[in-house]
Amino acid sequence: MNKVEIIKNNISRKLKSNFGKTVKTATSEQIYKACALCIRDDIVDEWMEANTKVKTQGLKRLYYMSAEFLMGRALVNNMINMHLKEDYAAALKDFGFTLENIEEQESDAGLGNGGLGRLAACFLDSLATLDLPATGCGIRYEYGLFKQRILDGEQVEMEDDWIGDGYVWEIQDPEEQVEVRFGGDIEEKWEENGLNIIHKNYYKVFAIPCDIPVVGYESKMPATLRLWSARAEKNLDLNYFNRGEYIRSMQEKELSEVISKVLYPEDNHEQGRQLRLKQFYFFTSATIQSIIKQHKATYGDVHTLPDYVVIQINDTHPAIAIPEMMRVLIDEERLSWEESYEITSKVFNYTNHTIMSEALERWPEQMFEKLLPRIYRIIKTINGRFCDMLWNKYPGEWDKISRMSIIAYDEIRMANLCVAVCNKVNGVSMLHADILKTKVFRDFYVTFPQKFLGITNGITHRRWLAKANPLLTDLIKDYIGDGFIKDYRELSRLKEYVDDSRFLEEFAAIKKANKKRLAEYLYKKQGVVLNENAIFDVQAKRLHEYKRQLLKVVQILHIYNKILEKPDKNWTPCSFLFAAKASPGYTKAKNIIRLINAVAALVNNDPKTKDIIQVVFIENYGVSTAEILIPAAEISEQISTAGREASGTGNMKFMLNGAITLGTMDGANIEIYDAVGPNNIFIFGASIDDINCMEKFNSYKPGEIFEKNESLRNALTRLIDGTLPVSHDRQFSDIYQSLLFEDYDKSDKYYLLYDFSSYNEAFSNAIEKYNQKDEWNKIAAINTASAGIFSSDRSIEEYNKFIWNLRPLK
Ligand code: 26Q
Repeated sequence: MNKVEIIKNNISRKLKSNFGKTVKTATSEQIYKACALCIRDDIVDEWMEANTKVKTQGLKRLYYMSAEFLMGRALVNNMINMHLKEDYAAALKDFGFTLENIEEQESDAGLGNGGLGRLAACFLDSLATLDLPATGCGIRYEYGLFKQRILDGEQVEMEDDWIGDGYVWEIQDPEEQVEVRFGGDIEEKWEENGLNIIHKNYYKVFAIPCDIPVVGYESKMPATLRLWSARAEKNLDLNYFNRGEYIRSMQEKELSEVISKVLYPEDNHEQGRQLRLKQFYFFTSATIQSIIKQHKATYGDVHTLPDYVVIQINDTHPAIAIPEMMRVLIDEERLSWEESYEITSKVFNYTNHTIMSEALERWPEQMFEKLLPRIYRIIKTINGRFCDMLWNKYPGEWDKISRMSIIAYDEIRMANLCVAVCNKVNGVSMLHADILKTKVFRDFYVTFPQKFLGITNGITHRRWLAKANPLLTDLIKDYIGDGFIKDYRELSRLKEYVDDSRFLEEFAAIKKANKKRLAEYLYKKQGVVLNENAIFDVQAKRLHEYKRQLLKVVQILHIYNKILEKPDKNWTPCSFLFAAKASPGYTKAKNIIRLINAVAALVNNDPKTKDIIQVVFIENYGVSTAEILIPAAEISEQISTAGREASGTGNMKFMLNGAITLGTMDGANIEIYDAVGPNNIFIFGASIDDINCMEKFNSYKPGEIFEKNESLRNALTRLIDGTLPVSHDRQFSDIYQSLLFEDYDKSDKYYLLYDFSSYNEAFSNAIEKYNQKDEWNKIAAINTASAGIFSSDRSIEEYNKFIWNLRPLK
């Protein structure tokens, strides 16, 4: 039998054994599940074998701890990585289905907010592809990031029930459950064997591991994504039940299991909520306990832990894993404080993802102590010893020491805990690493310069090129072979062809086809008709003031005004596509979404502009929508205020797919600029030095710019003059006010007015270039050909060289 026939047989068998169906009677969803189960079978053998070999070869393993993993769909990605896509597509075709239709049956695993969660997912793909032993550790949220709809021009959130009646890729193992303890009191008792810590009156929650294999490309070492699910100690409290208090008898179960119920939708913003702290302790405690148990079972002695285990924590969310490891080593393994601290410091490393003060995690001491009394004491001791050390080093320098202290003003500062204890601390782009050293952690950098480094983020070019853009992938294969899928360095060989007119024509035809694919998708999903002849200018990312979706909107209003002035000029048609979720509690962000939709209603319906410009808000941006949207983009909007976007990773995905960046010198945009050269990117706006200077001298006066710039004034006036079609006469005066008249030195915090004119100029340059078709295509191709270094394979190689020292499986 050939491969396709074998696959068809396997699918039929799964349909029968799991659903009692045949190909004729099964639903598309059942066919999807049957395919997934077949592929899972193929993976599991290899996965088990690899995990055994990690032990027999005595290999070190990375534990990548993260509160978020934004995985998206797995089916086709796994097929590509296992070279099964063509065979499955053929098998499904014989059955009368298309792979596209079957693929759509899978829900996205959307267990993350944005960049940080997607980075974790890309890293697992690269770790597996490079055969490095790795486990991602997180929470199995029953509900992922909310689903977004736009109703009456506004964001409406809906629950994301991604698991439905079961997630086919996971394997749950209740036998491996771990007990996690909250609350209670701590008693210290000196006995003949030394100090004993007794934890009383706590309540326990069980953590059940659910393991998901992450298959790499042509790899023998699938990574494991271990997500913990909360389970109550008992389903029913019979004490209450027997007294007839039925509701109360079930309450405790509800309260325990709420821990892994839902992902918090705040991105780059922290709001000390107790349940969130519970989530963090829940998954970090379960992870640390199981790591230590595993290590002892394999190697017998906890002292050798740093030889076999390295932990990377994805921002501070998993930081309580640090004191948790101290707790297990001291209280349970009975090591001394010094030994425990040495092991812990060797094992942990910390990645910072944000410099915005509102995103730095802090917890009120009181709340923390009540929920985690033992962990609180350990942090107190870590801090006491740390401050003593600082005091010896910097006698009398109170200010410095209080800035560096882990506990101050009744708060626990998780970032300081991480920097004080961890072996390495890294930023996520060159600029960001520099800001960490010179600003956010300046005192720490002076004290421990050897801890700090920068590793620029990356994206897996398997998902973001091979999966998302099969047409472009095939074209590249035709010219340089398929080696680039495993080795990102080979992508640069494409540079040889950026002057080849046949190549450029094919390249351009593929962009056109991808625009068409997006247009069909949007028509089907939202009933929107895209102008496929217009330039596709895309801004897709979380909605945040610092990302400046508002700058784009103000520019569109400006263009609208200009078209009304000269309707007969030869305008280049432009479709402005936005995709963004706003945190449900972030009022201003939701208001900006309402504004985008109001501007869309205005320009799309005005007979003078509707054939020239179009504004479309794409609902429910997530991994799967990104896979369709990004390959269709021609201009990539990366317009954050300089110094605010730690790195950005969407910028890399667009570049890889041949979109040209229109952006500020911020985050990894700077490195994109270096990679493509000044003629292949459109840069505008204040530099970080300009901003630092304005901040230092408090010299930024948005009002003065407003006075001087008439077209800016005219664009902004549209927010309040009744032009915009809004329901209940809700204009946008809040937004208008916040740019101009708020507290004298708080208005326009993100320098929107400052950057407005240079943004317009850069945009006009881009449009002018677009009209020189050959030049544009060449620039686009140069962007794709230069994107290799933004593969997460490169990032992972750097992490491994400078931090982890893992050996690949043989
Ligand atoms: C923390 C505590 C309480 C509530 C929420 C949070 C929280 C949640 C998510 C804080 C931050 C985040 C997410 C941050 C994030 O995604 N940062 C992005 O990380 C990317 C990967 O490094 C970078 O490319 C982006 O520049 C950065 O914004």
